[in-house]
Amino acid sequence: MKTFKRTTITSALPYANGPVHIGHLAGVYIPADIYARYLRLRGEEVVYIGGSDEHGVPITIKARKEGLRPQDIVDRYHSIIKKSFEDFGISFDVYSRTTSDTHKQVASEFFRSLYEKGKFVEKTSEQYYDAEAGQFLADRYITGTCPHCKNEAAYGDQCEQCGTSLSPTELLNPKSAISGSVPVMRETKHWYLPLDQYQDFLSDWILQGHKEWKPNVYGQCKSWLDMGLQPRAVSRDLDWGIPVPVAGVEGKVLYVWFDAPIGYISNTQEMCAAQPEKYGNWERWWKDPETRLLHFIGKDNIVFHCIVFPSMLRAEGTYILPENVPANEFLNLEGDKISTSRNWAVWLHEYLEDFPGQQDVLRYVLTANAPETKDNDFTWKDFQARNNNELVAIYGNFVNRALVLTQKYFDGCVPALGALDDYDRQVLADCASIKEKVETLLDSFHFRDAQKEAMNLARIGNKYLADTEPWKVVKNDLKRTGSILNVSLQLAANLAIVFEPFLPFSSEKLRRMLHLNALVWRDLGRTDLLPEGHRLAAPELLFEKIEDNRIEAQVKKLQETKHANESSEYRPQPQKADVSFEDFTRLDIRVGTVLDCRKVPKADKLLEFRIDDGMGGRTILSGIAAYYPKPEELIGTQVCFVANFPPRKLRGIDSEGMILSAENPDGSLTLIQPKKELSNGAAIV
Ligand code: B3M
Ligand code: ZN
Repeated sequence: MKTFKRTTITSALPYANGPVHIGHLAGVYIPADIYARYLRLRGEEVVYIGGSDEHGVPITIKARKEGLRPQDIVDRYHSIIKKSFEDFGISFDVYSRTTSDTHKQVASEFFRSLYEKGKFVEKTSEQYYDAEAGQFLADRYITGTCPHCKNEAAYGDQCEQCGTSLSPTELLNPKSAISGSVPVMRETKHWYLPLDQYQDFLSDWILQGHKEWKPNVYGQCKSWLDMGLQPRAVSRDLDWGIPVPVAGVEGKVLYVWFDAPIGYISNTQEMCAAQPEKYGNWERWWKDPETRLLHFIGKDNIVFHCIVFPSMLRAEGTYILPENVPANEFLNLEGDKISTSRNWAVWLHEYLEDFPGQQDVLRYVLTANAPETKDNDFTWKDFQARNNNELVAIYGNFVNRALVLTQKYFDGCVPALGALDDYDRQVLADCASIKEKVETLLDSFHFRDAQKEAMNLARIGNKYLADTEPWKVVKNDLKRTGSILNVSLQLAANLAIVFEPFLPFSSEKLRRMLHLNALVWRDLGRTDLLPEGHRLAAPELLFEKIEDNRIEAQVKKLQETKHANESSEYRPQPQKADVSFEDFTRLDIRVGTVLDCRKVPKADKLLEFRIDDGMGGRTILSGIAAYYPKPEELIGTQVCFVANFPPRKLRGIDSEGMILSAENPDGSLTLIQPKKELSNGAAIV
């Protein structure tokens, strides 16, 4: 195995067009943060680089919708995102943005350098142009009819009704989303990175050289390489982005996926410039072969980090390449894909409003459920269970008992360790072996299992106290009680270390309770961390139980989102063929009051209505029983019915008309009822 002197960790730069949610945290930022904290605790040289991705078409679309400038949008979300990361303890050494002056300069220089070395291919192609607005149209800015499902609101890159990905020329009746005019084809010139020329190098480097990459990452790279790589345009006709730095070129910017990964480099430069004594020269982090570069990302970014960016770095020639790209799969929420546009997400800033101070609970649950090898699901029930049954009942309970008993029997001072029995020795041995276990798992990016090992140590401690029962032993053997508590407290100190990369806030709290200064990873496994006589602070609870009502409130919030989405996504049935005015007047629709309403025996769908129709009354059966489980509640309300519908017999009852109801998006039915009380028999005209 190659050894390195230092590590540069990056995590995907989130688009500054919305806040961050639990999916981002679970897939990218928590694993990267765990790893960065772990390396720092080991005393290694490491930097963790982050920032916001502030270019690209979606940001311009959002700005247009809100009547703002793209810069206003990214200013807003950059600060929200940055704050969420700080609140959750994501320990970036720098968190900057791709609209910074440094980045504009670094990205332009990068492009210039490839341009001057002749690494791009220039190509002219035809693209849609909006003559009225005087600009070329990004795929998302063209709408039209989907050739597959005939949805009239399909986008130039995708039809959201049938899910097919499209190219703008496939759309029928294309229209510009900017001016509404019909776009025309016009020639435009762009710069392409000829990925086909890097095919052999990439196959060698990844497929031969990095067989240790996670199977999901390796597999995706292999399938891209097997398909054969094509040149990719690195510029766009757009007015939001970094202008293409070539003399005479106007109205063209660098493609967002060209400039964004360079953001890692620019942000490193900013960091080094701000604190040169701490970080040294930026090039150490990007150009020294003894530096290990790691990209933490989600699965949708694999091709850009394993194929495109490495080709850019290689073309430039002076940079190192990533040593590993531990990409994760996706986290779902309560069984559905997380979606910003449908607001199907747990937003980090909202979580903290509802669960203030409970960052570590979310960190714990998201790691325990991390989508490391497959997509995973976050549910509020599981969140509650993991908090109450693991954090509170195991880790918190163990630490609390050890501290409270020491307070009670030894005045808060660490008691002496007397003669050890086999059980004590076993527990201390478990403690000593944790370091290697967790290291092996962390070094291979198995964060879930690593955290599980840490929790297992707490479990061992909790069981040890339950088995040895020091609260009983104390009645006749204070010395033995002291030994049990000494062993327990050493274990608690180890928990503070081993949990620090995962649950930094709780580790700090625990350290304060144990009156321990900053701990280092090297101390993990030591069973003499707390000397005899060492005074402890007053015990506090490490975690708090989460009651049902708080979970129910979260579930309710999601249900409301779901309902709102269903009604806004509802597409009414296609309109029926025209009818004449005569046809309409032939229908006799009237209002009546429900005198009686009951279920028809042995017919689960039918309700029998007795209606005061102003004409002596009538009986009508209606198939809506499933939606009105308490039919008696309809008595006294008014309904609408077709009066001149020929009577027919249903279940032996004569039904004289048809009661009107409307169909909801989920297929359920709701009666049409007048808002204002009307005369019985009033005709609807
Ligand atoms: N902003 C995509 C994303 O947030 C993109 C990542 C850039 S990393 C250089 O998923
Ligand atoms: Zn379609």
